[in-house]
This record gives sequence, C-alpha cells and structure tokens, in this order.
Amino acid sequence: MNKRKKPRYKAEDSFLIEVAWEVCHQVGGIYTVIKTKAKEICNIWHDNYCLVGPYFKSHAEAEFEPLTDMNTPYGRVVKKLQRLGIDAHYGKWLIAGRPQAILLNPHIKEDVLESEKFRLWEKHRIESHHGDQLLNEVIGFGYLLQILAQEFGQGQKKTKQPVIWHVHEWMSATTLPDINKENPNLKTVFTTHATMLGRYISGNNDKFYEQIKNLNWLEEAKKYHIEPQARIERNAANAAQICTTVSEITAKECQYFLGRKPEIISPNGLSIERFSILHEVQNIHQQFKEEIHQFVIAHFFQHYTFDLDKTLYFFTSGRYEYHNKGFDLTLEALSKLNKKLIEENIDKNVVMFFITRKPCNHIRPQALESRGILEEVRQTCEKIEKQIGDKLFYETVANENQKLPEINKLVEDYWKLRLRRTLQSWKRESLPLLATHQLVDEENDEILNFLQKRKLNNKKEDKVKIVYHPDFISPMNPLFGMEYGQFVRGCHLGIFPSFYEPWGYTPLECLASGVPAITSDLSGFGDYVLKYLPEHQEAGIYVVNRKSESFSSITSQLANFLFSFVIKGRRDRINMRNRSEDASEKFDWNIFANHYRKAYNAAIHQE
Ligand code: G6P
Ligand code: 1S3
Repeated sequence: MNKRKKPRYKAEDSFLIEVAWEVCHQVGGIYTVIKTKAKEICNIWHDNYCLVGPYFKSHAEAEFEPLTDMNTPYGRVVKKLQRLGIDAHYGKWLIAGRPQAILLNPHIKEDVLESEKFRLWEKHRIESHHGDQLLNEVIGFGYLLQILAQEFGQGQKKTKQPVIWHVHEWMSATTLPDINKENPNLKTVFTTHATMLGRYISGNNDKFYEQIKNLNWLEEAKKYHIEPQARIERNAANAAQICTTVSEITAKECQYFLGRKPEIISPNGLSIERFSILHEVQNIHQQFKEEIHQFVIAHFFQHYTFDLDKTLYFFTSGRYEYHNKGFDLTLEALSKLNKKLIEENIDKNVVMFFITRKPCNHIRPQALESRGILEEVRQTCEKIEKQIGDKLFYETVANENQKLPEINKLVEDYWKLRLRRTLQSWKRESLPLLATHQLVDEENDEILNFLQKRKLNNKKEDKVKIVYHPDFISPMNPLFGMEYGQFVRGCHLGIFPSFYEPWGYTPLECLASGVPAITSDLSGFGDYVLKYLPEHQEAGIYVVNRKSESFSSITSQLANFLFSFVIKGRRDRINMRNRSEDASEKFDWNIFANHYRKAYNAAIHQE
C-alpha cells in the first residue's frame, strides 16, 4: 500500500457504533457479551462509542434512560431520524459504563416493509415473503440501520474521522452489504456467535462435526426452512471488512456455511469483580447454600429426610436444547453415578438442579404448598421459642426453691396444638416432585421421560435426587427467591457438557463465582481452556472429551468424574473454590477486549 494513503486515525480515534438485536433486549448470550464488555469499551472510546438496538417499549422502560441533551454526534443523528418520521430514541443503557445507545423501532409501515422485502430479494436474493414476525422485525430494523449509517456518515463527512460499524449476528445484518458499499468512510465488522445452520443441523445430526465439510449450505438451509436467515448471514459475513467469531470451533462453521474464514477469533469475557478478601467467596457460598437448603427442606423433607451437611448441589442451566446443551449426556451420567454411589455405599447425597425454560402452565401447587407449610412451621417454632425464652427467664429468676422449671409446661396449649396440626400436614407418603412446574407438554418432555424410564425418580434410597425447574431463577420466583448468580454461588458444581456451544458462558460464570464446572471440548470455552489454560483441572474446570469418544464412553467418563468429585472432602472443595475464582481473572474483558480492538484496527486499515 502507498505510504501516503495510510489513514491518519487509529481505531481508538474512530467513532465506534456497535449494533446488536440484544442491546437493551435480552434474548440469549449476546446480551451478556455486550453488557459485560461495555464498560471496558467505554474506557477506550468514551463518547465516540454508541450501541444501537431495536426499540421494544417494555424492555426500554426497564433498561434505558432517554437523554434530553441531543447536542452530540449521536444525539444529532437521532434528531435527524426523528425529523424523517422514524421512531428513534437516544439515551443511556443503564448498565456498567453507561454507554450511549440508540434504539430504533423495527415496526415500520407495511408498505415500506414490503418494498424493502422486494429490494432484498431483487438485490440479494433474500426471499422473505413468508417471513415470520421476527424476520419482519429484523428487516424493518435493517432498513432503519441503513438510514442511520447514511445520515451519520453525512454528518461526519467534514471530520474525515472513520466510523466503525460493528454488527453482531444476522438479526442486525440485512443491510450490512449496502451500508458497506454506500459509505466509504465507514468500515464494517461482522461477528457471529453461532451460525443458523450450525444450530439447526447439530440438533438433528450426531455426525455434525464429521460431516460439516461436505454439507451444502443452501440445501441444508432449504431443508430446515431457514434460507433467508442463512443468506443474510452469508451475505453479511462476506461483505464486511472483517469477520470475527467467538471460538475456533465456530470459525469452522463460518468457513463451511458462510464461505468465509474469520480473520479474528474474539472469545467472550466477563467483567470479573474479585473480592478483596479471599475468604469472602467462602462465606458467600455458605450463605447462599443455606438458602438452597431451605428450598431442599421444603421440597424433600415432607417425604423423607437426609443429612444436608453431606449433600452436594449440582446444577445445569441454559436454553432448553436437550441434545445441544448436553442434558441427555448429563442425565445418563447421573443415572450411572446414582448406581455407583448406592453400590459403594457412599454416605453422601447429590441434589441435581436442571434450570432451563420450557412452556409451563404454572408452578405445581404441591411445590408452593410445601414452601408455605415450611414457613408456617418456622413461624410457629419462632413463636414458641420466644414464649419459652421469656417465661423461662421469668421462672428462673423468680424461682425460690432452686428447681428447674418444666420446659414443656412453658408452652401454651394453643401453640402446642398448632404445632401438632402443622406437623400432621407436613408429612407425605408420595415421592418428592421431579418437576417444580406443570409443563404444557409433559408427555413429550425428554427430561421427564428419561427420569421415568430409568426410575431416577427421587426415591428415598436414591443418592442422586433431581429437581427440574423449567424456568429461570429470579428473585421474584416464589420457590427460590434469589438471583441466579446467588444460586450459582450456593452450589458445588456446574455441569455443561454441550454438544453444540459456540462459546458457553455458563461454566465461565461458575468459575467467576468460585464454583468448579464441567464443560466439553465441543464448546468454544472448553476448547479454549484446553489450548490456553493448561492448569484448568486444578482450577476446577473439567473438560469432557466429546470430540473423539462415543456417547456411552463419555457418560462413563463423566460419571467417574462426578463420583470422584462427590467423594472429595470439604477441605478439597474449599481449596478448589479459591482456585476457580483465581483462574477467572484470565477471562476479564480488560484482556479479551483486545481481540475486538485488533478487529477494528484491521477494519480501518482496509480499503
Ligand atoms: C465455606 C465456609 C465454611 C463451610 C464451607 C462448606 O468454606 O466458609 O464455613 O464449612 O463453605 O463447604 P461445602 O463445600 O461443604 O459446602
Ligand atoms: C450464543 O448464545 P447461545 O446460548 O444461543 O452466543 C453466546 C455469546 O457469544 C455464546 O456463549 C453461546 O454459546 C451461543 O449460543
């Protein structure tokens, strides 16, 4: 390249516009990427940085604060859009770093949508005639993005300051090729977090990774009825100056399905906030474990009891993708673990939580009732405790003949009766529930079917007990009433042996919470730690070998690992928690954001 032609600017001096469907709008993992990365990016780009997402009123009300001062480059462009009749909003996203954000209402006029659909067909062969609601919204959003890019480019024409236009996933990418072509001052980066074809094929084909090289993207897209999405993704990946993805595993999908090998791998980080005092991670574990104990007492102790001090809490969580998220493998391994713990007469119990989201009618009344009765028992006991305390004190000091007061007599008959009644309603003959909620389609639920078939159904003698909670955990949830992050901290082990997982935040979140976790070598995260974190085992990350082993041999491998974890002593677990939390520092965005910085620099240096 001619020396004189080199741009004067570095990426850090450019405007940086990051566009994603999950800005102020959580759907899945991309929300976590952008939300946790924002502070680090704001520290580098300051007011030159702005996020762009779709405007959905209820989400915006919760997460977005409109700004009244429009006299900034981004404020001015929003004003211009508003003058054009576009429903555009300018403000701050209420997350760490408080980045500027522009939200565009993707519900555009019917006739405009139709002509945009026609344009996409004519120009890019994207056929969206029979599109669903999401596809229509995505096309509406893309149409507005094109206007935004153009207007912003016009506004900055005089400054010659480059603009980086960074798009995540196909949902923000319908017009990326047009934006790229029409605005020479603007450099585009496209990041994919999973290809649409990868998601669909892997859920239905066990030989996905072996066959990937030979699959024809268009035939597969037609087979799964995702041709428009696959074309949008493919066009965007090929048009962008730079293409990135979150892991080397997903880079293969890009190569074979999108026809472009990403130039940069941009793995996902977290904003790691360490405790300044080391033992705090232990105290917090103990505190939240106590809260999980309360759930477990309510759920199981009406039926039978077991020693909570010898009980370990395992969990898995994520979208309900039975095969892709490795729920099938986890269940097989748990069933083997149960047998082995019984055979070897191990004096420990495991309660395994499946935290996912499935269509449900309601929480099962029995689950709610147990929580209610437990509360009643607690209140009655507290009343009796208070009464005994006060009376015992009085009778002791007023005692003239040095005789011990008769404690049983200190409780009023009313409270004795009430306690007896509560006790009667407490005990149950049936087995504890497997699922806390009534699912809409219980008959065809794979988790329930597996548990029934293998008779892993919470019998007293089972060493592995199951709680299937088909909803995400939140403080509003009447069964747990805690944040998901608090629940994680209270557990002992996270199990995530995914079959398809471009990155996989769940085991990394465990690590950052000082909780050991299982991942697989088919997940981006697992593959990364195998390559770049040789001390991962000591840090409490166990990587299941799914690439080369058969399903049955992996289940034995996983069951053996779980067994060895169960028989560990408390001291070992405490040490491991400290090491896990230590290791998470290596995944902080203050290190990982550099991959994006590299991508941006590469983009602005391209013609
Ligand atoms: C933390 C607490 C200890 C507690 C331990 C339980 O380390 O500081 O007081 O004994 O957790 O660990 P465990 O792995 O058995 O839940
Ligand atoms: C995707 O979200 P998902 O759970 O549908 O993007 C995440 C963020 O990059 C990634 O962690 C995950 O593996 C992908 O699958």
